[in-house]
Amino acid sequence: MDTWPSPAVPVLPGNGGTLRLFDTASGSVRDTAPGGAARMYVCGITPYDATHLGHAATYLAFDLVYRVWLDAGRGPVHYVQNVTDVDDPLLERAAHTGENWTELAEREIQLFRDDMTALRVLPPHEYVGAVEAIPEITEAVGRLLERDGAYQLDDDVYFPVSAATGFGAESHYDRQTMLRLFAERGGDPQRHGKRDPLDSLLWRSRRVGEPYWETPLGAGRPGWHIECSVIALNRLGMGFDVQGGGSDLIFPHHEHSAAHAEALTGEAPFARHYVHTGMVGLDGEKMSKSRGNLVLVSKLRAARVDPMAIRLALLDGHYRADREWTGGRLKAAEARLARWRAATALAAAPPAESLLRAVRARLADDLDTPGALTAVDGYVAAALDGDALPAGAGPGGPRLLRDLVDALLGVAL
Ligand code: 5CA
Ligand code: ZN
Repeated sequence: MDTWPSPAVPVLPGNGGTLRLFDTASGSVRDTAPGGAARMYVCGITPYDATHLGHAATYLAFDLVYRVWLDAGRGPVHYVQNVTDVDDPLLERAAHTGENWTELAEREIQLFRDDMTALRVLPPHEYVGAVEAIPEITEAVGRLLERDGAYQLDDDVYFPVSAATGFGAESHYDRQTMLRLFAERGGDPQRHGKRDPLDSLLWRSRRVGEPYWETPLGAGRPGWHIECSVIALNRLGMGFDVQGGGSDLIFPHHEHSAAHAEALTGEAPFARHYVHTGMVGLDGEKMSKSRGNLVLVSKLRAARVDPMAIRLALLDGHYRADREWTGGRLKAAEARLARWRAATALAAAPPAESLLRAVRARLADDLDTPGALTAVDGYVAAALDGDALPAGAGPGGPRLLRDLVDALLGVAL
């Protein structure tokens, strides 16, 4: 499906260093994308409600991964994202409001594109809906059935976790935790006839009142995890650099996606890094569509909040930390944005090369955005303190400041 327009990315002098990121599977911070062009898959939205600040924070984190890779010479980055444009939560919402589910999905996908554009998030090269991927998904499920990597239950098809060597290697959760999270996050541990309660649905046969597609597997629709396995595998191949999403996707989604792909290919790993963002909350609860405690990017935009202030407010926390959204964060970001803009408007400011080195170093270190913002603050404070302009101050400082904040942080000043 259509993606959204790409903002231009200024090219900076020299190169940034290797990006190191925390990998959930190994539990450590490691180098990413050693050599060559980087490949990334980020789980996309389920389009039943508009982009909230939790989604925005997650996509901003991977936008920075992309930007730091470009700056480090790891381009062209091959970036793939899906849209879960048919799944239970979407159908349930449409049934609840009486809206046609495809119209609901299309409207919310367009709103997401508009929000991403306003936030200057770099678009994926391939933006793929579950519905358009049905032929590739059924082909993959068919192959799993042929080699005992899947079994039939009534007319549905399940993935047996027993077929996955190394199941648990991504999340490392114990079985009790897996069972709890599986039940909470779309799984069906209670279903009678499954070989293991943790087995996940690959193909759901036609149900009365639900959409379905006629396929070689029969009439039905795909399960959730196989959607991401197949969309990623068919475009990036095995062993791509980063599989990304929020921490609520660690299990079952990313564990099962990896297990499906590994069963399909007989190879491991699916991804070299599993990267997870913390949850953004409001009033002590994870911001979520089902809880309804949302702050929407589109609402803030409609209230004429500068999207660059939203971006700065979200980057002020570390991507891995669970954090609370407060109006105070936005106020602080608006003030910071005004100071940074004042510095870029100066006719002369100190040279910014050491600031560039500092921002590169902070971001390469597991995306330390709070550290990067503090470094820019320090430079801006010195630049605005015009009495103390050092030798070498000139128009190059404000120019490089603008370019580096744009290229590395995605903030247009
Ligand atoms: N379509 C699936 C992934 S294949 C899905 O999880 N969609 S979603 O719309 O529910 O979430 C989209 C992304 O936003 C996911 O990476 C999810 O982990 C992330 N996300 C959801 N809520 C929050 C939150 N409160 N804070 C941070 N990230 C969040
Ligand atoms: Zn996914």
